Amino acid sequence: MKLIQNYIDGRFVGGAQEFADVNPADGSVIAQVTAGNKSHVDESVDAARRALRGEWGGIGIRERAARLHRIADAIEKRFDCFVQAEVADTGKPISLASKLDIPRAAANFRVFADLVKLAGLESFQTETPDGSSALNYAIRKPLGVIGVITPWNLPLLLLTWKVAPALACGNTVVVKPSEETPATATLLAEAMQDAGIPNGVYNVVHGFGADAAGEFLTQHPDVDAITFTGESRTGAAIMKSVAPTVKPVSFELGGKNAAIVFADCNFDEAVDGIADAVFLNTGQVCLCAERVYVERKIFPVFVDALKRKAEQLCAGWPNETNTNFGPLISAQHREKVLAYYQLAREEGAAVVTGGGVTKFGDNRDHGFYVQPTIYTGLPETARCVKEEIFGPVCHIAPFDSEEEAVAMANETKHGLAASIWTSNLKRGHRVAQEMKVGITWVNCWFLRDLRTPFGGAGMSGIGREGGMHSLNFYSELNNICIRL
Ligand code: NAD
Ligand code: 6OD
Repeated sequence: MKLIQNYIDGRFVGGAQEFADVNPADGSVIAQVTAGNKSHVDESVDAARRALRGEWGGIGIRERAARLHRIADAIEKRFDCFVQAEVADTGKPISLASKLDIPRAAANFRVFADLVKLAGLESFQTETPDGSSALNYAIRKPLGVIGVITPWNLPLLLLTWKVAPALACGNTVVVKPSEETPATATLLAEAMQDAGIPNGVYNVVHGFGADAAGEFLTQHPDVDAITFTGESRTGAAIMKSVAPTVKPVSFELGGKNAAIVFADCNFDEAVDGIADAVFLNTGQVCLCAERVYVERKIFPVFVDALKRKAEQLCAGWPNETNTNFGPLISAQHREKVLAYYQLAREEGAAVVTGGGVTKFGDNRDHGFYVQPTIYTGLPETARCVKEEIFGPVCHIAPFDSEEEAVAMANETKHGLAASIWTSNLKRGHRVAQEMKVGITWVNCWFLRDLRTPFGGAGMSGIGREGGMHSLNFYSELNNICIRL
């Protein structure tokens, strides 16, 4: 059986405790994983601290950027290994891992390598009270050892989204990937070695969250910052855990995202876009739309068209090229999603399509598939309309006016993303500006430019990453004031 180990100070390190890595497509165990304990976390943080003072600390920005490009090269060289590892861990269709997850991982390194070379800093000429002047200028220094904690839905994409800018700024990292999807973080260690990243700069400790590797990392007094992507309530637990050591945090958390479809939209494009926004990655993207508001005039035809799209999705073995709908990540997550399917019925929903488990008559019945599901008819107060489900499911409700649509979309504690579908661009701008979220798409969804601010309002996060926002989070800015 394959063993996925921790990676500490340039070495693959096993341990006394292991846990199983399960393939969500058929429930089979594909590897054993070393469960990081407190000593592994301590050793990783020590190694990361030493690396800051070693070769890595002395490397200039140009050379750092060149090495980040080499990491991207090394990912591309092992493209098929990364794709296979991600597909086996997550059950996502191979087409998705090949088009989205792995190319984005390489792109994350390239974008931040280029950006850090060009990034300017503030300077101000200041008038002093006695009539002379001073010059203020800021310099960028590494923040130190960064703890990176990531989820299972886009494992390598989200891990590198944080590791790349952290390294670009000269930091070292200790990453704690999701226990559900450990493989690509360890594979990335091989790419780091290929790229000549010194020992101790990139460390991986596998394992669980509460009272385990994750929490040991957040509590560690020698970790300088925590960057986390995951559930809002885990974010709340981490906030408590970092409080005694006053660490800066960057949080990308859950969503309950709305899509608003106006009658004047390009109908076919809107249906295709919303089908992606609801069902991509089996609905396991934090940006997915679980609440769809459709102008009443086109409500019945839209519901019908989305139903057809849902029913055309091809659930299957992740490695088959025509599969575009995979399983959920785990038995436990499937229980949660199915509990919401049941709750929706109890809350009075009309089931447009789905609502159950997909059956294949082969080993996939031991996997964690559910049907793509659409509901209508729930009140806005229903739990299924309020709480993040994180599955292939949406509730569609009609609206009569722009004001009503905006009010319903904003009626949530979350505030991650929204999408608006209209051919009236004036309205597109107006409604987008009303959305209480970190990112709004108009006539598109999950179209990313990595230089733009990314993050959530309300329960969906703290801070912004992307472009200069990432560089600023992962840097200690030191302002120098010189009296002239
Ligand atoms: P999760 O919060 O359960 O786990 C995320 C990571 O945190 C895992 O590595 C886990 O081991 C670790 N963890 C759990 N408890 C911890 C603790 N007490 N201390 C330290 N670490 C701990 O999230 P998940 O189930 O892996 O991912 C799904 C969630 O992530 C959804 O809510 C989704 O919306 C959210 N998400 C948000 C974004 C975003 O960009 N906003 C992106 C992806 C996923
Ligand atoms: O595209 C990104 O940079 C990003 N952080 C996406 C998050 C997706 C959530 O599942």
